[in-house]
Amino acid sequence: MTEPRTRALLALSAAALAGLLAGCGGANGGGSSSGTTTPPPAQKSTAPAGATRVTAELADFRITLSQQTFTPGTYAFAVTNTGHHDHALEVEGPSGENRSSTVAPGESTTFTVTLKDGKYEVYCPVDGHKDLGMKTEITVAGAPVNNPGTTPATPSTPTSPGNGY
Ligand SMILES: [Cu+2]
Repeated sequence: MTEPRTRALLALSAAALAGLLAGCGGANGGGSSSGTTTPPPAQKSTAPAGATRVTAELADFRITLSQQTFTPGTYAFAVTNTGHHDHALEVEGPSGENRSSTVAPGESTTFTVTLKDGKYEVYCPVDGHKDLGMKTEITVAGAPVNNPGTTPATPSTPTSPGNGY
């Protein structure tokens, strides 16, 4: 009846030995993470394919957009805070309210907005920044684009093969 116990002991000492050997060999089992450090998926791929990229610079206290007039469609706003305060970008209009996350000074973020026909107010929703001048207006009009230059001409809207209306 002592057999299993002996065996366990043997196994234990074998393990200890192995551990010692491993220790001597310098091959430390724990830190073999020398491989590729795969970057975390921090980059939210919120921008659907075909979204037109727009840049928005948030300064103290001014908003500069790369364009003021739009055609209906989906846009990926690349928001960069070049100021010294936290800022954010809100796009408010016929599509409702779309707000980026708050961006710290020197940071940037991207958020995606689908714009419909109409006028939108674009402003910083942080504190009183809107009244300090961080607001502008954009106009969305016209037919959905096939921007001859910017987008790789999506043949048709992939999301609605039929008609969504
Ligand atoms: Cu602000």
